[in-house]
Amino acid sequence: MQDWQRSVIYQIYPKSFYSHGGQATGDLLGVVDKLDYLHWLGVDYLWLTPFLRSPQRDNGYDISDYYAIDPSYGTMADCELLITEASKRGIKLMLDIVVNHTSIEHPWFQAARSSLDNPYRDFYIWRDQPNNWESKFGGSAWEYEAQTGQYYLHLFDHTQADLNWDNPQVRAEVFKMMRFWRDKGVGGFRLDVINLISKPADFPDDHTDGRRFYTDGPNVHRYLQEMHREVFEGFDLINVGEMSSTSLEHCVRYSCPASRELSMTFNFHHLKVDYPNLQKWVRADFDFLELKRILSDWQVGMQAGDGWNALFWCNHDQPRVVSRFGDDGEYREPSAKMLATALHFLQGTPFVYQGEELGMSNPGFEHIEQYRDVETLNIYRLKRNAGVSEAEAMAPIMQKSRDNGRTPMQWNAGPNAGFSRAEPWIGVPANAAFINVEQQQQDPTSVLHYYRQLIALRRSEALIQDGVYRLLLPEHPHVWAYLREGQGERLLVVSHFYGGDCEVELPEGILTDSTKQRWVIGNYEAGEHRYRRLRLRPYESFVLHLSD
Ligand code: TEU
Repeated sequence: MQDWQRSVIYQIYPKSFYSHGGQATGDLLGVVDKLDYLHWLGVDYLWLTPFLRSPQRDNGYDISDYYAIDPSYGTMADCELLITEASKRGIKLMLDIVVNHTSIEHPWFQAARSSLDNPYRDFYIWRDQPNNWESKFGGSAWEYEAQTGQYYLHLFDHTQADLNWDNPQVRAEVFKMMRFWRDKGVGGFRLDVINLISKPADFPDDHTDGRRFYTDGPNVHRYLQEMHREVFEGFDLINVGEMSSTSLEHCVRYSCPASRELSMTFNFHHLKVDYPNLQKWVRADFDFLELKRILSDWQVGMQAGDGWNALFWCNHDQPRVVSRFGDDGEYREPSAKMLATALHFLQGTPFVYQGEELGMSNPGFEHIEQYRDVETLNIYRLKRNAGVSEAEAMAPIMQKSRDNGRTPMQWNAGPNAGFSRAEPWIGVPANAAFINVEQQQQDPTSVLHYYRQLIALRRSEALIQDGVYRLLLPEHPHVWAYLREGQGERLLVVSHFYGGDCEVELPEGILTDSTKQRWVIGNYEAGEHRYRRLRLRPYESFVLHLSD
Protein backbone atom coordinates (compact mmCIF):
# COMPACT_ATOMS: atom_id res chain seq x y z
CA MET A 1 0.00 0.00 0.00
CA GLN A 2 1.17 3.48 -0.73
CA ASP A 3 0.75 6.26 1.80
CA TRP A 4 -1.91 8.13 -0.18
CA GLN A 5 -4.07 5.03 0.04
CA ARG A 6 -4.61 5.81 3.72
CA SER A 7 -5.79 9.34 3.01
CA VAL A 8 -9.20 10.97 3.11
CA ILE A 9 -10.18 13.72 0.68
CA TYR A 10 -12.49 16.61 1.47
CA GLN A 11 -14.43 18.17 -1.38
CA ILE A 12 -15.03 21.90 -1.37
CA TYR A 13 -17.54 23.69 -3.56
CA PRO A 14 -15.91 27.10 -3.16
CA LYS A 15 -18.95 29.03 -4.27
CA SER A 16 -20.77 27.78 -1.16
CA PHE A 17 -17.97 27.18 1.33
CA TYR A 18 -17.04 30.48 2.98
CA SER A 19 -16.87 34.08 1.84
CA HIS A 20 -13.86 35.86 3.28
CA GLY A 21 -14.78 38.99 1.35
CA GLY A 22 -18.39 39.09 2.57
CA GLN A 23 -19.85 38.51 -0.91
CA ALA A 24 -22.80 36.48 -2.17
CA THR A 25 -20.37 33.71 -3.22
CA GLY A 26 -17.47 32.04 -1.44
CA ASP A 27 -13.81 32.63 -2.32
CA LEU A 28 -10.33 31.14 -2.04
CA LEU A 29 -9.38 33.25 0.98
CA GLY A 30 -12.48 31.81 2.61
CA VAL A 31 -10.94 28.36 2.22
CA VAL A 32 -7.70 29.66 3.76
CA ASP A 33 -9.74 30.97 6.71
CA LYS A 34 -11.14 27.49 7.33
CA LEU A 35 -7.93 25.47 7.00
CA ASP A 36 -7.62 25.03 10.75
CA TYR A 37 -11.05 23.45 10.79
CA LEU A 38 -10.10 21.06 7.98
CA HIS A 39 -6.85 20.21 9.72
CA TRP A 40 -8.77 19.50 12.94
CA LEU A 41 -11.10 17.23 10.97
CA GLY A 42 -8.01 15.33 9.81
CA VAL A 43 -8.31 15.31 6.02
CA ASP A 44 -5.26 14.94 3.77
CA TYR A 45 -6.36 16.48 0.48
CA LEU A 46 -8.81 19.15 -0.59
CA TRP A 47 -10.50 18.83 -3.94
CA LEU A 48 -11.86 22.22 -4.95
CA THR A 49 -14.36 22.29 -7.79
CA PRO A 50 -13.27 24.67 -10.58
CA PHE A 51 -12.31 28.20 -9.62
CA LEU A 52 -10.64 29.13 -12.90
CA ARG A 53 -11.93 31.91 -15.11
CA SER A 54 -15.39 31.07 -16.35
CA PRO A 55 -18.67 32.71 -17.32
CA GLN A 56 -20.13 30.49 -14.52
CA ARG A 57 -22.91 29.17 -16.65
CA ASP A 58 -22.23 25.72 -15.10
CA ASN A 59 -20.58 27.10 -11.94
CA GLY A 60 -17.05 26.88 -13.27
CA TYR A 61 -17.29 23.65 -15.31
CA ASP A 62 -17.26 25.97 -18.30
CA ILE A 63 -13.71 27.30 -18.28
CA SER A 64 -12.64 30.22 -20.45
CA ASP A 65 -9.03 30.51 -19.20
CA TYR A 66 -7.10 27.60 -17.68
CA TYR A 67 -4.35 29.88 -16.38
CA ALA A 68 -6.38 32.48 -14.49
CA ILE A 69 -8.44 32.52 -11.30
CA ASP A 70 -12.01 33.64 -11.76
CA PRO A 71 -12.22 37.11 -10.17
CA SER A 72 -15.21 36.06 -8.07
CA TYR A 73 -12.89 33.62 -6.26
CA GLY A 74 -9.86 35.90 -5.89
CA THR A 75 -6.42 36.09 -7.45
CA MET A 76 -3.48 33.86 -8.34
CA ALA A 77 -1.78 35.15 -5.19
CA ASP A 78 -4.76 33.88 -3.14
CA CYS A 79 -4.42 30.49 -4.79
CA GLU A 80 -0.70 30.35 -4.02
CA LEU A 81 -1.42 31.33 -0.43
CA LEU A 82 -3.96 28.55 -0.18
CA ILE A 83 -1.45 25.98 -1.45
CA THR A 84 1.24 27.17 0.99
CA GLU A 85 -1.03 27.47 4.02
CA ALA A 86 -2.61 24.09 3.36
CA SER A 87 0.78 22.49 3.02
CA LYS A 88 1.88 23.93 6.39
CA ARG A 89 -0.95 21.83 7.84
CA GLY A 90 -0.01 18.73 5.87
CA ILE A 91 -2.90 19.20 3.43
CA LYS A 92 -2.58 19.10 -0.35
CA LEU A 93 -4.78 20.71 -2.94
CA MET A 94 -6.38 18.83 -5.85
CA LEU A 95 -7.31 20.88 -8.87
CA ASP A 96 -10.44 20.09 -10.86
CA ILE A 97 -9.45 19.77 -14.50
CA VAL A 98 -12.28 20.18 -17.01
CA VAL A 99 -10.93 19.18 -20.40
CA ASN A 100 -13.69 17.24 -22.06
CA HIS A 101 -14.97 20.68 -23.01
CA THR A 102 -14.30 24.38 -22.64
CA SER A 103 -16.64 27.31 -22.38
CA ILE A 104 -17.58 28.74 -25.76
CA GLU A 105 -16.01 31.95 -24.41
CA HIS A 106 -12.59 30.30 -24.35
CA PRO A 107 -10.30 32.00 -26.92
CA TRP A 108 -9.80 28.62 -28.65
CA PHE A 109 -13.51 28.38 -29.35
CA GLN A 110 -13.78 32.03 -30.27
CA ALA A 111 -11.06 31.47 -32.87
CA ALA A 112 -12.50 28.14 -33.98
CA ARG A 113 -15.95 29.52 -34.64
CA SER A 114 -14.63 32.45 -36.69
CA SER A 115 -13.94 30.52 -39.92
CA LEU A 116 -13.73 27.03 -41.38
CA ASP A 117 -9.97 27.29 -41.91
CA ASN A 118 -8.99 28.88 -38.61
CA PRO A 119 -6.08 26.90 -37.05
CA TYR A 120 -8.23 26.31 -33.93
CA ARG A 121 -11.19 24.93 -35.90
CA ASP A 122 -10.00 21.38 -35.30
CA PHE A 123 -9.77 21.93 -31.52
CA TYR A 124 -13.51 21.19 -31.44
CA ILE A 125 -15.89 18.73 -33.09
CA TRP A 126 -17.88 20.01 -36.08
CA ARG A 127 -20.36 18.31 -38.41
CA ASP A 128 -22.48 19.49 -41.34
CA GLN A 129 -25.39 17.49 -39.95
CA PRO A 130 -26.02 16.58 -36.30
CA ASN A 131 -26.56 12.95 -35.28
CA ASN A 132 -29.27 12.15 -32.74
CA TRP A 133 -27.15 12.19 -29.56
CA GLU A 134 -28.60 13.99 -26.58
CA SER A 135 -26.96 16.43 -24.20
CA LYS A 136 -26.68 15.23 -20.59
CA PHE A 137 -28.47 18.41 -19.64
CA GLY A 138 -31.40 17.74 -22.00
CA GLY A 139 -32.03 18.46 -25.70
CA SER A 140 -29.74 17.81 -28.68
CA ALA A 141 -25.96 17.47 -28.15
CA TRP A 142 -25.34 19.68 -31.20
CA GLU A 143 -25.60 23.43 -31.63
CA TYR A 144 -25.75 25.23 -34.97
CA GLU A 145 -23.21 27.98 -35.65
CA ALA A 146 -24.65 30.27 -38.30
CA GLN A 147 -21.36 31.99 -39.12
CA THR A 148 -19.72 28.85 -40.50
CA GLY A 149 -22.85 26.79 -41.16
CA GLN A 150 -21.86 23.76 -39.09
CA TYR A 151 -22.89 22.17 -35.79
CA TYR A 152 -20.54 21.69 -32.82
CA LEU A 153 -20.81 18.89 -30.26
CA HIS A 154 -21.64 19.64 -26.61
CA LEU A 155 -22.32 16.66 -24.36
CA PHE A 156 -23.31 19.12 -21.60
CA ASP A 157 -24.70 22.64 -21.91
CA HIS A 158 -24.56 24.33 -25.33
CA THR A 159 -22.02 26.76 -23.84
CA GLN A 160 -19.67 23.82 -23.10
CA ALA A 161 -18.15 22.76 -26.44
CA ASP A 162 -16.42 19.36 -26.53
CA LEU A 163 -12.71 19.41 -27.30
CA ASN A 164 -11.35 17.19 -30.06
CA TRP A 165 -8.88 14.93 -28.25
CA ASP A 166 -7.91 13.21 -31.49
CA ASN A 167 -6.08 16.41 -32.36
CA PRO A 168 -2.53 16.07 -30.91
CA GLN A 169 -2.36 19.85 -30.43
CA VAL A 170 -5.31 19.70 -28.04
CA ARG A 171 -3.58 17.03 -25.98
CA ALA A 172 -0.32 19.00 -25.95
CA GLU A 173 -2.13 22.11 -24.71
CA VAL A 174 -3.95 20.19 -21.98
CA PHE A 175 -0.77 18.52 -20.72
CA LYS A 176 1.09 21.82 -20.77
CA MET A 177 -1.64 23.42 -18.67
CA MET A 178 -1.58 20.52 -16.19
CA ARG A 179 2.21 20.84 -15.83
CA PHE A 180 1.71 24.53 -15.07
CA TRP A 181 -0.53 23.63 -12.10
CA ARG A 182 1.66 20.73 -11.06
CA ASP A 183 4.59 23.13 -10.88
CA LYS A 184 2.52 25.54 -8.77
CA GLY A 185 2.46 22.82 -6.15
CA VAL A 186 -0.93 21.13 -6.40
CA GLY A 187 -0.98 17.60 -5.01
CA GLY A 188 -3.18 16.07 -7.67
CA PHE A 189 -6.05 16.42 -10.06
CA ARG A 190 -9.69 15.50 -10.26
CA LEU A 191 -10.46 14.95 -13.93
CA ASP A 192 -13.97 15.92 -14.92
CA VAL A 193 -15.86 13.35 -17.07
CA ILE A 194 -12.51 12.13 -18.33
CA ASN A 195 -13.90 8.89 -19.77
CA LEU A 196 -15.91 10.86 -22.34
CA ILE A 197 -12.95 12.45 -24.13
CA SER A 198 -12.63 9.94 -26.96
CA LYS A 199 -15.43 9.91 -29.52
CA PRO A 200 -15.83 7.41 -32.36
CA ALA A 201 -14.82 8.83 -35.75
CA ASP A 202 -18.15 8.06 -37.43
CA PHE A 203 -20.61 9.52 -34.88
CA PRO A 204 -23.33 6.90 -35.39
CA ASP A 205 -26.98 7.57 -34.52
CA ASP A 206 -28.25 5.74 -31.46
CA HIS A 207 -31.56 4.24 -30.32
CA THR A 208 -30.95 5.95 -26.96
CA ASP A 209 -28.95 9.09 -26.15
CA GLY A 210 -25.60 8.11 -27.69
CA ARG A 211 -23.63 7.49 -24.53
CA ARG A 212 -22.66 3.95 -25.43
CA PHE A 213 -20.56 5.34 -28.29
CA TYR A 214 -18.55 7.96 -26.43
CA THR A 215 -18.38 6.46 -22.91
CA ASP A 216 -14.96 4.83 -22.33
CA GLY A 217 -14.41 5.59 -26.02
CA PRO A 218 -11.93 4.07 -28.48
CA ASN A 219 -8.71 5.90 -27.50
CA VAL A 220 -9.39 6.90 -23.91
CA HIS A 221 -6.84 4.58 -22.30
CA ARG A 222 -4.16 5.62 -24.76
CA TYR A 223 -4.78 9.31 -24.03
CA LEU A 224 -4.67 8.76 -20.27
CA GLN A 225 -1.41 6.85 -20.56
CA GLU A 226 -0.04 9.75 -22.54
CA MET A 227 -1.22 12.14 -19.78
CA HIS A 228 0.51 9.95 -17.22
CA ARG A 229 3.80 10.13 -19.12
CA GLU A 230 3.53 13.83 -19.84
CA VAL A 231 2.29 15.06 -16.47
CA PHE A 232 2.33 12.55 -13.60
CA GLU A 233 5.41 10.35 -14.15
CA GLY A 234 7.98 10.90 -11.39
CA PHE A 235 5.79 13.29 -9.37
CA ASP A 236 3.95 12.75 -6.12
CA LEU A 237 0.45 13.37 -7.47
CA ILE A 238 -2.83 11.56 -6.95
CA ASN A 239 -5.38 11.64 -9.68
CA VAL A 240 -9.01 10.70 -9.64
CA GLY A 241 -11.01 10.37 -12.80
CA GLU A 242 -14.71 11.07 -12.84
CA MET A 243 -16.18 8.28 -14.94
CA SER A 244 -19.65 8.81 -16.29
CA SER A 245 -21.75 5.64 -17.03
CA THR A 246 -18.57 3.54 -17.01
CA SER A 247 -17.97 -0.18 -16.43
CA LEU A 248 -16.04 -2.12 -13.79
CA GLU A 249 -13.69 -3.50 -16.44
CA HIS A 250 -12.73 -0.03 -17.62
CA CYS A 251 -12.32 1.28 -14.07
CA VAL A 252 -9.93 -1.54 -13.26
CA ARG A 253 -7.91 -0.50 -16.30
CA TYR A 254 -8.01 3.22 -15.45
CA SER A 255 -6.86 2.70 -11.87
CA CYS A 256 -4.65 -0.38 -11.62
CA PRO A 257 -1.01 0.67 -11.18
CA ALA A 258 0.13 -1.52 -14.06
CA SER A 259 -1.84 0.54 -16.60
CA ARG A 260 -0.10 3.78 -15.63
CA GLU A 261 -3.22 5.89 -16.04
CA LEU A 262 -4.90 7.21 -12.85
CA SER A 263 -4.85 6.57 -9.09
CA MET A 264 -8.57 5.93 -8.74
CA THR A 265 -12.01 6.37 -10.28
CA PHE A 266 -15.39 7.72 -9.34
CA ASN A 267 -18.38 5.92 -10.75
CA PHE A 268 -22.08 6.62 -10.22
CA HIS A 269 -23.82 3.28 -10.49
CA HIS A 270 -24.61 3.19 -6.76
CA LEU A 271 -26.20 6.64 -7.06
CA LYS A 272 -28.66 5.51 -9.72
CA VAL A 273 -30.57 3.19 -7.41
CA ASP A 274 -33.31 5.82 -7.26
CA TYR A 275 -33.41 6.29 -11.05
CA PRO A 276 -36.16 3.89 -12.24
CA ASN A 277 -35.12 2.56 -15.67
CA LEU A 278 -32.14 4.91 -15.47
CA GLN A 279 -34.41 7.92 -15.54
CA LYS A 280 -33.18 10.64 -13.22
CA TRP A 281 -36.13 13.01 -13.43
CA VAL A 282 -38.67 10.71 -11.83
CA ARG A 283 -39.36 10.82 -8.13
CA ALA A 284 -38.65 7.39 -6.64
CA ASP A 285 -37.52 5.53 -3.51
CA PHE A 286 -34.14 3.88 -3.56
CA ASP A 287 -33.60 0.18 -4.13
CA PHE A 288 -31.58 -0.99 -1.12
CA LEU A 289 -30.72 -4.48 -2.41
CA GLU A 290 -29.45 -2.97 -5.62
CA LEU A 291 -27.34 -0.44 -3.70
CA LYS A 292 -25.74 -3.21 -1.67
CA ARG A 293 -25.19 -5.39 -4.73
CA ILE A 294 -23.54 -2.63 -6.75
CA LEU A 295 -21.19 -1.47 -4.00
CA SER A 296 -20.26 -5.08 -3.24
CA ASP A 297 -19.62 -5.96 -6.87
CA TRP A 298 -17.30 -2.97 -7.18
CA GLN A 299 -15.45 -3.88 -3.99
CA VAL A 300 -14.88 -7.42 -5.19
CA GLY A 301 -14.14 -6.53 -8.79
CA MET A 302 -11.75 -3.67 -8.10
CA GLN A 303 -9.92 -5.77 -5.50
CA ALA A 304 -9.56 -8.65 -7.91
CA GLY A 305 -8.21 -6.40 -10.66
CA ASP A 306 -5.90 -4.32 -8.45
CA GLY A 307 -8.00 -1.22 -9.09
CA TRP A 308 -8.79 1.48 -6.53
CA ASN A 309 -12.19 3.06 -5.83
CA ALA A 310 -12.99 6.63 -4.92
CA LEU A 311 -15.70 6.16 -2.25
CA PHE A 312 -18.45 8.74 -1.91
CA TRP A 313 -22.09 9.35 -1.11
CA CYS A 314 -22.20 13.06 -1.84
CA ASN A 315 -20.79 15.66 -4.18
CA HIS A 316 -21.88 18.92 -5.76
CA ASP A 317 -24.00 17.02 -8.33
CA GLN A 318 -25.93 14.89 -5.86
CA PRO A 319 -28.65 15.41 -3.28
CA ARG A 320 -27.62 15.05 0.37
CA VAL A 321 -27.20 11.42 1.35
CA VAL A 322 -28.99 11.71 4.68
CA SER A 323 -32.12 12.84 2.80
CA ARG A 324 -31.57 10.20 0.14
CA PHE A 325 -30.63 6.92 1.84
CA GLY A 326 -31.14 7.93 5.48
CA ASP A 327 -33.75 9.91 7.38
CA ASP A 328 -33.40 13.68 7.58
CA GLY A 329 -36.09 13.93 10.28
CA GLU A 330 -36.18 12.05 13.56
CA TYR A 331 -33.19 9.81 12.81
CA ARG A 332 -30.96 12.33 11.10
CA GLU A 333 -28.03 11.84 13.45
CA PRO A 334 -27.94 8.05 13.66
CA SER A 335 -28.66 7.65 9.96
CA ALA A 336 -25.93 10.11 8.94
CA LYS A 337 -23.47 8.20 11.12
CA MET A 338 -24.66 4.84 9.82
CA LEU A 339 -24.16 5.90 6.20
CA ALA A 340 -20.69 7.19 7.02
CA THR A 341 -19.76 3.93 8.74
CA ALA A 342 -21.00 1.77 5.86
CA LEU A 343 -18.87 3.71 3.38
CA HIS A 344 -15.70 4.42 5.36
CA PHE A 345 -14.85 0.77 5.99
CA LEU A 346 -14.79 -0.08 2.30
CA GLN A 347 -11.59 -0.36 0.30
CA GLY A 348 -10.73 2.83 -1.55
CA THR A 349 -10.33 6.51 -0.80
CA PRO A 350 -13.26 8.21 0.92
CA PHE A 351 -14.37 11.66 -0.17
CA VAL A 352 -16.25 13.82 2.33
CA TYR A 353 -18.27 16.57 0.68
CA GLN A 354 -18.59 19.85 2.59
CA GLY A 355 -21.45 19.68 5.07
CA GLU A 356 -21.76 15.89 4.83
CA GLU A 357 -19.71 15.73 8.04
CA LEU A 358 -22.53 17.66 9.75
CA GLY A 359 -25.31 15.53 8.32
CA MET A 360 -26.58 18.46 6.21
CA SER A 361 -29.87 17.68 4.48
CA ASN A 362 -31.64 18.72 1.28
CA PRO A 363 -33.03 22.24 1.67
CA GLY A 364 -36.54 21.39 0.44
CA PHE A 365 -36.80 24.31 -2.01
CA GLU A 366 -40.36 24.24 -3.39
CA HIS A 367 -40.20 26.93 -6.06
CA ILE A 368 -38.19 26.95 -9.26
CA GLU A 369 -37.09 30.53 -8.45
CA GLN A 370 -35.04 29.10 -5.57
CA TYR A 371 -32.96 26.97 -7.96
CA ARG A 372 -29.80 28.13 -9.74
CA ASP A 373 -28.42 25.01 -11.48
CA VAL A 374 -28.33 25.04 -15.28
CA GLU A 375 -29.31 21.37 -15.50
CA THR A 376 -32.31 21.87 -13.20
CA LEU A 377 -33.48 24.96 -15.07
CA ASN A 378 -33.10 23.21 -18.45
CA ILE A 379 -35.10 20.20 -17.31
CA TYR A 380 -37.80 22.36 -15.77
CA ARG A 381 -38.18 24.33 -19.00
CA LEU A 382 -38.25 21.18 -21.16
CA LYS A 383 -40.89 19.57 -18.93
CA ARG A 384 -43.06 22.64 -18.70
CA ASN A 385 -42.85 23.17 -22.48
CA ALA A 386 -43.97 19.57 -22.94
CA GLY A 387 -47.11 20.31 -20.90
CA VAL A 388 -46.05 18.73 -17.58
CA SER A 389 -47.78 20.41 -14.62
CA GLU A 390 -45.90 22.62 -12.17
CA ALA A 391 -46.34 20.12 -9.31
CA GLU A 392 -45.22 17.18 -11.44
CA ALA A 393 -42.19 19.02 -12.74
CA MET A 394 -41.13 20.12 -9.25
CA ALA A 395 -41.47 16.76 -7.45
CA PRO A 396 -38.33 15.13 -8.93
CA ILE A 397 -36.46 18.44 -8.86
CA MET A 398 -37.00 18.74 -5.11
CA GLN A 399 -35.67 15.24 -4.66
CA LYS A 400 -32.81 15.25 -7.17
CA SER A 401 -31.68 18.71 -8.20
CA ARG A 402 -27.95 19.27 -7.90
CA ASP A 403 -28.75 22.41 -5.90
CA ASN A 404 -29.70 20.14 -2.98
CA GLY A 405 -25.98 19.76 -2.40
CA ARG A 406 -25.00 23.34 -3.19
CA THR A 407 -26.50 25.37 -0.37
CA PRO A 408 -24.03 27.29 1.81
CA MET A 409 -21.90 25.45 4.33
CA GLN A 410 -23.49 25.81 7.75
CA TRP A 411 -20.84 27.29 10.04
CA ASN A 412 -22.96 28.64 12.87
CA ALA A 413 -26.49 29.65 13.87
CA GLY A 414 -25.92 33.32 12.96
CA PRO A 415 -27.12 35.21 9.86
CA ASN A 416 -26.55 33.31 6.58
CA ALA A 417 -25.30 30.34 8.62
CA GLY A 418 -22.04 32.22 9.11
CA PHE A 419 -21.22 31.71 5.40
CA SER A 420 -21.02 35.41 4.52
CA ARG A 421 -22.01 38.87 5.69
CA ALA A 422 -23.93 39.27 2.42
CA GLU A 423 -27.01 37.39 1.31
CA PRO A 424 -25.80 34.16 -0.33
CA TRP A 425 -26.29 33.38 -4.03
CA ILE A 426 -28.57 30.48 -3.08
CA GLY A 427 -30.83 30.03 -0.06
CA VAL A 428 -29.71 28.79 3.36
CA PRO A 429 -31.76 25.91 4.81
CA ALA A 430 -33.68 26.80 7.97
CA ASN A 431 -32.05 23.94 9.87
CA ALA A 432 -28.73 25.83 9.93
CA ALA A 433 -30.01 27.07 13.29
CA PHE A 434 -29.28 23.65 14.80
CA ILE A 435 -27.09 21.88 12.21
CA ASN A 436 -23.81 23.75 12.10
CA VAL A 437 -20.08 23.41 12.74
CA GLU A 438 -19.96 25.56 15.86
CA GLN A 439 -22.61 23.56 17.65
CA GLN A 440 -21.25 20.17 16.57
CA GLN A 441 -17.65 20.94 17.47
CA GLN A 442 -18.81 21.41 21.06
CA ASP A 443 -20.77 18.16 21.13
CA PRO A 444 -18.60 15.02 21.29
CA THR A 445 -21.57 12.87 20.22
CA SER A 446 -22.19 14.89 17.03
CA VAL A 447 -22.06 13.65 13.45
CA LEU A 448 -19.01 15.86 13.00
CA HIS A 449 -17.03 14.18 15.79
CA TYR A 450 -18.05 10.83 14.37
CA TYR A 451 -16.60 11.71 10.96
CA ARG A 452 -13.44 12.89 12.65
CA GLN A 453 -13.09 9.50 14.31
CA LEU A 454 -13.72 7.66 11.03
CA ILE A 455 -11.04 9.72 9.31
CA ALA A 456 -8.54 8.88 12.04
CA LEU A 457 -9.43 5.18 11.90
CA ARG A 458 -8.34 5.00 8.28
CA ARG A 459 -4.77 5.46 9.45
CA SER A 460 -4.96 3.20 12.49
CA GLU A 461 -6.91 0.17 11.21
CA ALA A 462 -4.79 -1.53 8.59
CA LEU A 463 -7.58 -3.86 7.47
CA ILE A 464 -9.45 -0.89 6.02
CA GLN A 465 -6.74 -0.62 3.38
CA ASP A 466 -6.11 -4.22 2.49
CA GLY A 467 -8.67 -6.50 4.14
CA VAL A 468 -10.50 -8.74 1.69
CA TYR A 469 -14.11 -7.66 1.27
CA ARG A 470 -16.79 -10.28 1.89
CA LEU A 471 -20.50 -9.53 1.75
CA LEU A 472 -22.70 -11.26 4.33
CA LEU A 473 -26.47 -11.77 4.07
CA PRO A 474 -26.73 -10.49 0.47
CA GLU A 475 -30.51 -10.90 0.44
CA HIS A 476 -31.25 -9.17 3.72
CA PRO A 477 -33.66 -6.35 2.80
CA HIS A 478 -32.62 -3.90 5.56
CA VAL A 479 -29.07 -4.63 6.63
CA TRP A 480 -25.72 -4.32 4.88
CA ALA A 481 -23.17 -6.49 6.68
CA TYR A 482 -19.67 -7.17 5.46
CA LEU A 483 -16.26 -8.35 6.56
CA ARG A 484 -12.81 -7.05 5.77
CA GLU A 485 -10.66 -10.10 6.29
CA GLY A 486 -6.95 -10.48 7.00
CA GLN A 487 -4.77 -13.23 8.50
CA GLY A 488 -6.55 -14.42 11.65
CA GLU A 489 -8.41 -11.12 12.05
CA ARG A 490 -11.26 -9.24 10.45
CA LEU A 491 -13.48 -6.22 10.73
CA LEU A 492 -17.21 -6.86 10.94
CA VAL A 493 -19.26 -3.91 9.68
CA VAL A 494 -23.03 -4.01 10.24
CA SER A 495 -25.36 -1.24 9.10
CA HIS A 496 -29.12 -1.08 9.42
CA PHE A 497 -30.52 1.14 6.67
CA TYR A 498 -34.02 1.69 8.07
CA GLY A 499 -35.95 3.07 11.04
CA GLY A 500 -37.65 0.61 13.41
CA ASP A 501 -36.06 -2.45 14.96
CA CYS A 502 -34.79 -5.44 13.08
CA GLU A 503 -33.27 -8.84 13.73
CA VAL A 504 -30.52 -10.47 11.75
CA GLU A 505 -28.71 -13.73 12.08
CA LEU A 506 -25.10 -13.69 11.01
CA PRO A 507 -23.73 -16.75 9.22
CA GLU A 508 -22.20 -19.36 11.49
CA GLY A 509 -18.56 -19.05 12.53
CA ILE A 510 -18.28 -15.26 12.59
CA LEU A 511 -19.05 -14.61 16.25
CA THR A 512 -18.09 -17.67 18.30
CA ASP A 513 -17.34 -18.09 22.00
CA SER A 514 -13.62 -17.98 21.36
CA THR A 515 -13.64 -14.91 19.08
CA LYS A 516 -11.80 -11.96 20.61
CA GLN A 517 -13.67 -8.71 20.11
CA ARG A 518 -12.60 -5.10 20.10
CA TRP A 519 -15.16 -2.34 19.63
CA VAL A 520 -14.07 -0.01 16.81
CA ILE A 521 -16.91 2.47 16.35
CA GLY A 522 -20.70 2.64 16.29
CA ASN A 523 -23.60 5.06 16.45
CA TYR A 524 -25.15 3.68 19.65
CA GLU A 525 -23.30 2.78 22.84
CA ALA A 526 -20.24 0.50 22.65
CA GLY A 527 -20.81 -3.11 23.55
CA GLU A 528 -20.05 -6.76 22.94
CA HIS A 529 -21.95 -8.94 20.53
CA ARG A 530 -21.80 -12.52 21.74
CA TYR A 531 -24.63 -14.00 19.69
CA ARG A 532 -25.13 -14.58 16.00
CA ARG A 533 -28.62 -13.20 16.30
CA LEU A 534 -28.45 -9.42 16.45
CA ARG A 535 -31.19 -6.98 17.36
CA LEU A 536 -30.59 -3.68 15.63
CA ARG A 537 -32.14 -0.36 16.55
CA PRO A 538 -33.16 2.33 14.02
CA TYR A 539 -30.25 3.00 11.67
CA GLU A 540 -27.88 1.23 14.04
CA SER A 541 -24.39 0.62 12.77
CA PHE A 542 -21.26 -0.72 14.42
CA VAL A 543 -17.84 -2.12 13.64
CA LEU A 544 -16.05 -4.83 15.59
CA HIS A 545 -12.50 -6.01 15.20
CA LEU A 546 -12.52 -9.79 15.55
CA SER A 547 -9.55 -12.08 15.97
CA ASP A 548 -9.08 -15.81 16.50
O1 TEU B 1 -20.43 15.95 -13.97
C1 TEU B 1 -20.60 14.96 -14.90
C2 TEU B 1 -21.84 14.18 -14.87
O2 TEU B 1 -22.05 13.38 -15.73
C3 TEU B 1 -22.79 14.38 -13.77
O3 TEU B 1 -22.62 13.90 -12.55
C4 TEU B 1 -23.85 15.33 -14.11
O4 TEU B 1 -23.97 16.30 -13.14
C5 TEU B 1 -25.12 14.55 -14.23
O5 TEU B 1 -24.99 13.69 -15.31
C6 TEU B 1 -26.26 15.44 -14.47
O6 TEU B 1 -27.41 14.65 -14.46
C7 TEU B 1 -19.34 16.79 -14.10
C8 TEU B 1 -19.36 17.84 -13.02
O7 TEU B 1 -19.22 17.22 -11.77
C9 TEU B 1 -20.62 18.64 -13.16
O8 TEU B 1 -20.79 19.56 -12.11
C10 TEU B 1 -20.57 19.33 -14.49
O9 TEU B 1 -21.77 20.00 -14.73
C11 TEU B 1 -20.33 18.34 -15.64
O10 TEU B 1 -19.28 17.43 -15.36
C12 TEU B 1 -19.93 19.08 -16.89
O11 TEU B 1 -18.65 19.60 -16.76
